[in-house]
Parts: sequence; C-alpha cells; structure tokens
Amino acid sequence: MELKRRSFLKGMGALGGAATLGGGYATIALATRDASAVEKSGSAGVKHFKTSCCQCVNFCGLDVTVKGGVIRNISPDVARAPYYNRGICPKGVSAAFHTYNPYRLKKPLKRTNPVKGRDQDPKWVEVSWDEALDTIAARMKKIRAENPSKLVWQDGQGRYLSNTPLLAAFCAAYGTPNFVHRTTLCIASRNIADLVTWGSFTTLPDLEYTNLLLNFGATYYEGEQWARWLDYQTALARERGMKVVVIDPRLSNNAAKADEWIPIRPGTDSVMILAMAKLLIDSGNIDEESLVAFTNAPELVRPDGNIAKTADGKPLVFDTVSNTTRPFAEGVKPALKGSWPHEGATLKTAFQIFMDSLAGVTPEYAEEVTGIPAATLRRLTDEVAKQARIGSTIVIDGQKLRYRPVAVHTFRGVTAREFGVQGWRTGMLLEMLLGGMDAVGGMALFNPNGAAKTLEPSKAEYPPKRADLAMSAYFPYATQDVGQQVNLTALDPKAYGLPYEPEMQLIYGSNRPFSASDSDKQFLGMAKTFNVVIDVLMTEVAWYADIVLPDDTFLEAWHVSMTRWIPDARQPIAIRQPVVSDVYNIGYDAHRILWELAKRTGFRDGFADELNKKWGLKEVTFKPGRDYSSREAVEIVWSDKTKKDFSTALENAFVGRKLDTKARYLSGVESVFKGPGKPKMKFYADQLVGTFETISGHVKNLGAKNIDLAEFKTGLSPLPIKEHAFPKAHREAKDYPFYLITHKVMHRTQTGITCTNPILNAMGGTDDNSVRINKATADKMRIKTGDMVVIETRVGKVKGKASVVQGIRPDTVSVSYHFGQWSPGLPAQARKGIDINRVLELNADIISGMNSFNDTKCKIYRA
Ligand SMILES: Nc1nc2c(c(=O)[nH]1)N[C@H]1C(S)=C(S)[C@@H](COP(=O)(O)OP(=O)(O)OC[C@H]3O[C@@H](n4cnc5c(=O)[nH]c(N)nc54)[C@H](O)[C@@H]3O)O[C@H]1N2
Ligand SMILES: Nc1nc2c(c(=O)[nH]1)N[C@H]1C(S)=C(S)[C@@H](COP(=O)(O)OP(=O)(O)OC[C@H]3O[C@@H](n4cnc5c(=O)[nH]c(N)nc54)[C@H](O)[C@@H]3O)O[C@H]1N2
Ligand code: SF4
Ligand SMILES: [Mo]
Repeated sequence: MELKRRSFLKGMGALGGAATLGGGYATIALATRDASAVEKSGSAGVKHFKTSCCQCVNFCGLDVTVKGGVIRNISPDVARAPYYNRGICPKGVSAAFHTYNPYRLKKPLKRTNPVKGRDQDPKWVEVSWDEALDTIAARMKKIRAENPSKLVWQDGQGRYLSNTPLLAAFCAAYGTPNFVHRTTLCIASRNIADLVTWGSFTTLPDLEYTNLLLNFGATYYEGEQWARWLDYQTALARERGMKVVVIDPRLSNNAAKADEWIPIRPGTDSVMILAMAKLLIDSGNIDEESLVAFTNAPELVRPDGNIAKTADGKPLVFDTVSNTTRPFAEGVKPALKGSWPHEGATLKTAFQIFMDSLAGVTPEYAEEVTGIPAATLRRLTDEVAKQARIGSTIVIDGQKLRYRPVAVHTFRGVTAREFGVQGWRTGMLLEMLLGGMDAVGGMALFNPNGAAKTLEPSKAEYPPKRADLAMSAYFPYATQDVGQQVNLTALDPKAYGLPYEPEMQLIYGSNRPFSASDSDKQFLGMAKTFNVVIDVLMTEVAWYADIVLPDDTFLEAWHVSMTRWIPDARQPIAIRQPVVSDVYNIGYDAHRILWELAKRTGFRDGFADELNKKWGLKEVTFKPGRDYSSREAVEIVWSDKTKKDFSTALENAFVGRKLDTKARYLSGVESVFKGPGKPKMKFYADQLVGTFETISGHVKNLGAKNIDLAEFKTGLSPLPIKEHAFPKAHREAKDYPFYLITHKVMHRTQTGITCTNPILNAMGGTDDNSVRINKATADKMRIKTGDMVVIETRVGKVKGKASVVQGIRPDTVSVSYHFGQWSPGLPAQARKGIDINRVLELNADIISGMNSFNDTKCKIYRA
C-alpha cells in the first residue's frame, strides 16, 4: 500500500517526540519487497536490529529499535565499543528521518529538455523501470562496442554503502578503466603521503598511551573520520593527563576543548613543523637510532637527487665501522649525517640534505610565515622534546617496546590543499625525528608495506588512459582516483592528450560537481555528457542527469559495510541490513540496478566472475547464469570471509578481533622496516625525483601539455620544503587580503541526506551557515553579526550572513561546508546558506590529485 503523505507526516511528528509514541503507526503500512526485516519485526512486536551507519565515513555500529514495522529509536551498538565506536552522533540518532523523508526520489525520471543548466528545467517525466533500464543499457551497449572507456563511473557515499568490490567488479566486467571515487575531494593527499612514505595508509594517535597530542586541524568534535573513536579515547586520555594542542586558524570545537589553541595562518603548517624540526635537530633532541634503523635518512643522495645504489639496486649508506660506502647489511653502522666523495661526486646523507635545507627556517622566520610567535614555537618544541622521552622503552605484557608518547595528527586541516601530500609528509617527518612511528603512545600505522609500488617511481603514463588522469603524468601517484578531474577533462580531453572523449557518466551516491572547488566549472563539464544518477534525492548532480534512478536508503538495504580499524582491534567485516523494507515502494535498490544493467547490456556472467575476483572469494562464490539479490550477495561474502553462519551476521552485523600487544606494536614498522637488509620508510621520498624525471621526459619527448615543470619540481620535492607553505592561490591573489577556509558542522554531512532531515534542520542556529569573521577585523569594516557580506575570490562571488567571533584569526574567514544547495528539486530548507565551493580556487595537488579546499584568498565587503 502506498504511504500517504499525511499519515506519513503525522508519523514523523510523533517520531520527534519519543515520549508520545503510540497511535498513528499502525496506519503506516510498509511495502515489503524484501520482506525479511518486516517479517522479523512482526506487526506489533519490538525488534532490535544491529547494522552499520553510512551517513558519513565513520561507519558506526547501530542498534535500531523497530516497533510495528516503524523505526522508533537508533542507539550505538554497545558490542562495537571495544572494536570502534562508543557513541553515535546526531546524524546517526536521527537517521530514521533520512529514510522516511518525503523528499526522496521514488520513481525513475527521464529528462525531456536536452539542455542542461542550473536554470534549465529538465522537464522530468516519470518512466517505468523497464524503460529507464533499457534506455541506459542500449547506450552502454553502444559505447561498449565502440570504446568502453567512454563510460565513466563515479561514486561517493555509494562506494561506502556497497563497499568497493561490487562497484569495481561492475566497471571491470564492462571494461572501463574509469572507476572514480571521491577520495581527492576528501583525504587522498593524506593517504598518499602515507603510501609514498611507508607503503600503506592511515595513521592514528596511539591514544591509550599518548601524553601530548599535536592536532593539526582534525575536528573529531565536529567532523572527522574515526571521530566516534577519537572523541571518546581523547576524553579518556585527558583524564589520564594527556595534553592536547590544536593548531587551526579557527577556534574549532576541538581547539575550544584543548589545552592550547595555536591559530596558525592557513596553509603554513609545513613551515611551522620544519622550524620545530630544526629546533629539535639543533638541540640534539632526535631519535638518531630510530632514524637509522627504520628510515632512509642515512641513505646517500647523489647531486641529481637520486639515492646512490649498487649495480644491483641496493641503496648505499656510509658505514662508520669500515669507513666505506656500502649497503646497509649486517654489521654495518650507517652514519646519519655527513657527506663523502664517491666515484667523482659528493654524496650526502638524505638527513644531511634535510638539515641543510632547514638553514633559514628559524623560529623567527616561521613567525613571519605562520603568524605563530617564535617564543610559542620554542616552548612547544621544548615540550615535545621533553614528552617524547626519546630512547625510552616500556614493558607491556612482557614485551619491551619503544615508548614515544607524542602523537602528530591531522585529517583535512593540513591536507585538503595544493601541497597536501607534502603537508602531511612534514607531520610524519616530525614523528620520525622523535622515533614515534608505531611506538607506544606515538603514531599507530595501519599495515605498513615495504614492497608497495608507491615506494617506487611512478610510470606517470602519457598519454593518460583514464578520464580523471589518475596515475598519469598529471597526477603520478593518484592511486585513489581524481574525482574532480573527470568533468574538467570532459571540457577539453585533447588538452591532456586523452585519446577519447568521455561520453556517459554513471554516478552513484555522489554529488561530485557540487562538492568540488570551482563547482560551476564542474557543471559545465557535466553538461557535455549523458548522465545517469542513482541517488535518494534530487541533488544538484541529479539536476544535471538524463536519467535519475531512485535508491533505497542504508536502513532499507543490504550491504557489506566498510569498517574502521583502531590500534588494538580490527573489524574484518561488517554489514548493513534492512531494518524496514522499501518504505516508498521503489522496488529496486542500487544492487539490483547493477545486476539489471549488467544483464541487459550483456556482461552479467563477467560481473559474477569479477565479483569473485574483487572480493577474493574462494569457497562460496557467485555463479554465472543468474542474478543475485543484495541479501544473497551479502550472504555470499559474509560466508566466504567469516566461515560463520549468516545468522551471526543478522544478530551482530560485524565480526571483530582484538590484537595482542605483539600484533599491535611489533608486526608493523618493527617487522617491515627495522634494521639491515630491510626496506626503509621514506624519510626522503626519492621516488618523487625519478617521477619528475619521467614527467620532464614526457613534456620534452611526447609534447605533454598543461604541465608547468617548475611547479612540478616543487610539488615533487623528495623532502618537504618551505615553498610548500605558499600555494599558488596565496602567491598570486595579492589583492585579496583574507584567507578563506571551510569546515564541517556536526549536524550536517556532506551534501544531500542531512540537508532535508527536518530534525537536524530544526535545531536552532544549525539550519544556516555564515561567514565567520574576527571581531577586530569586523569592527574595522563596521560589519556586525547578521549583516550580509560578499565573499569575492578570483573565481567568483557569493553572499552570506556575517558571524562576528573572537575565535578565528583576524586575516582569515571560514564558512562551513554542506549548505547552500541550489537544486530546485530540494526543499527550501535545504537551499539555505552559502554554497562556498562556487568561489574556491582549484589548484590540485600534483602528487595525489587532491582538490584544494583551504588555499583560496578573498575580499570581504558589505553587500
Ligand atoms: N558532521 C560531519 N562529520 C563528518 C563529515 C561531515 O560531512 N559532517 N564528513 C566526514 C568526512 S568524509 C571526512 S573526510 C572527515 C573530515 O574531517 P576533518 O579533517 O576534521 O575535515 P574538515 O572539516 O575539512 O576540517 C578542516 C579543519 O581544518 C582547519 N584548517 C583549515 N585550514 C587549515 C590550515 O591551514 N592548517 C590547519 N592546521 N588547519 C586548517 C579548519 O578550520 C577545520 O577545522 O569528516 C567526516 N565526518
Ligand atoms: N568546501 C568544502 N567542500 C567539501 C568538503 C569540505 O569540508 N569543504 N568536504 C569534502 C569531503 S571530506 C568529501 S568526502 C566530499 C564528498 O563529496 P561527494 O562524493 O559528492 O559526496 P556527498 O556530498 O556525500 O554526496 C553523497 C550523495 O549520496 C546521496 N546518498 C545518500 N544516501 C544514499 C543512498 O542510500 N543511496 C544513494 N544512491 N545515494 C545516497 C546523497 O543524496 C548525495 O547526493 O565533499 C568534499 N567537499
Ligand atoms: S558519526 Fe557518521 S557513521 Fe557515526 S553515527 Fe554519525 S553519521 Fe553515522
Ligand atoms: Mo571526506
């Protein structure tokens, strides 16, 4: 039976007031395409479902109460606490409103106005699922016969809903290399800094033992990944006495709760850290033993920047035992500092080059660049040196372990920018100087890998194969795709030497053009392709679609969920399960859409085959010749991965395991990198030098265009240098006096979803965003809270309300993301506020392809 809007809204009202539960619900009849959940819940009984949230990248465990087939309550799953989240946030608590949202898409829609634009009415007509799927499949067939690369897949939230292998298998079976996720809009530069430094990615502070946390703009009280672990663990650690220093141009909630807030000038963290590094080195407060044992800091560098190697490729060090240059083998004691003649050239250790490069980076110079008083930097560095307890060990469970209780931490603060990879490399170098990588209380690393391809020069291919230019000469280490590049390439493929034109985009759970900097330009690119969008709302990307397909929400659908690791536990697998069933009678979910498209386009068996490969399934597998429902697919993956009965999935929604002390501290950098004959962490990222040489060759020999070699040389520097604190937008926009940054707010997630959630919108003050301006600045300009002001950048202008605050640097303004959506298909409440991405400059990070978010400069004036 159809859900009638009036009874639905009545239900919503009652849901808001938990105390008034009762009447009304029995009248809401729920469609039961996949009846399992509703059957289990019964019509009157109360049932609890364990599942995983997917409204942001935290993937928290949820415990959902359903009564009479209606979601009544969402709480944290207490069983997940030892493995990850202790609580959930307001978005998770109110997720029912996402599912029962009257603004959801309910039927497939076809555009009848061929012209795409913000101001163009697409003139939607409802079509049947068969018509929609056949139309899409016909086009996919045609493209596949011509050149399958012309189909570009893009996803955002969608990948997290379904997990990577499902979507990757679809693209592989179809034959397109253009499988593009959103990570360069998110934290690709952080991940890729990790990948080029220690061969895998993600680090967390080892909060159980950390005594000093240096947090560079990570906001686990407002946003952040791992937030529902970090918030609780920092609280515990602070009770123990841990000190927190937050470095952020803005008084974030984290800064407000810290022991110290250091309001740094945006983009200049590298210089702050380099100055601290120099102070530590000059005062002898570094862990020389760890630098020699684990990193390539003692390796000898040739004048051309490459590491000197033996004929069979072994890096050379200077052995202080034999006084000769030789590989780091048993019995060799490498020198950390110094230079030596070798075969007619002078070789310096990588560490010596780093020291030499710091010559001018004094605290006084850093003060000039960062705005942080030199005395503050000296005091902070002294504190770091004292707290790091270099050389100390601690015994835990009978294991004697390196103990360095100082952790450097960031997410997007240092990385969502042009020199994002270098920014986070600087942070890791600081941790390496202290010997804190994988040490107790230091920086915990996830699965370090000394054999990773990212520790070698990139092929930096030219011409590029992919529409997003990933791994090409343009973005040589973009192992996590370049989300914002597809639409830019579509505007002019020849400018990048792409041998074909992207013709069709299949977009699942992403509002890509809206979420990238200089977003109007993104939409120009999108207007050129045939677009199919699978979403739950008429977002901006849907507004530019040719066909829109509705989807079930994460509370209605089966998915294998992404999970999060923490220093002392792993969750190998988690699932989402429907707690209610297809509330709006949509009839299809994304999973079924993919099977239908594979079948109708003619690659269903290939899809099944690729699913087995991408999931690495061995015993329980997908078979050719049939479709699978999403529940069946989840059951297959669960069974093969866990060898446990599916009833345990229904009951727990995840499996977890705790790590013992040995696995936690001795299986990472200790086993992969330590000592003679082992690969080394890249203190000095020599592979970037080789990569630069390859790219220079492509420019000279193959005529690669749009590559400024001087900029690439700075970007691909093997060591972080002070130039990384001066992004292009800061250097060039001289007439724009203010730094413009963005941040997240707790009650909103990205775009879509929460913008239509009535509870979150009703919360006072959170239904709007504003331009945060420092009081001294505002007074000078006679701007008061509530005044309308214009933000003008080199890209464009936007208007918004001013908020005059103390908690931001006088030379900086900040605007929260998530607001100002403009799709006419969204309700008015979702369209309030400032769409800040329209005015942000895009100067992507050369190494990773990361979109720059926090580098723009602007003018501010009263509207
Ligand atoms: N509520 C909520 N939570 C979320 C999300 C959400 O949308 N809403 N999204 C999730 C996702 S996908 C992600 S990737 C994470 C991201 O989580 P965070 O990394 O916490 O990301 P941002 O909100 O981008 O935070 C940027 C912070 O950096 C500061 N900053 C800006 N410029 C600089 C600078 O030059 N130096 C320093 N040191 N700081 C600077 C800003 O003031 C801001 O506090 O959040 C996740 N959690
Ligand atoms: N200025 C500025 N810009 C930013 C940020 C910032 O802090 N400041 N944050 C950046 C970050 S960290 C990220 S990760 C990117 C994210 O950018 P995107 O990859 O574009 O992701 P979202 O905006 O989360 O888009 C998610 C889409 O999925 C849809 N959706 C939600 N649930 C479902 C579902 O169940 N099924 C389907 N099919 N669709 C669903 C939503 O309606 C929405 O359209 O944005 C970035 N943009
Ligand atoms: S932090 Fe993210 S995943 Fe966790 S409950 Fe909130 S929205 Fe859901
Ligand atoms: Mo993100």
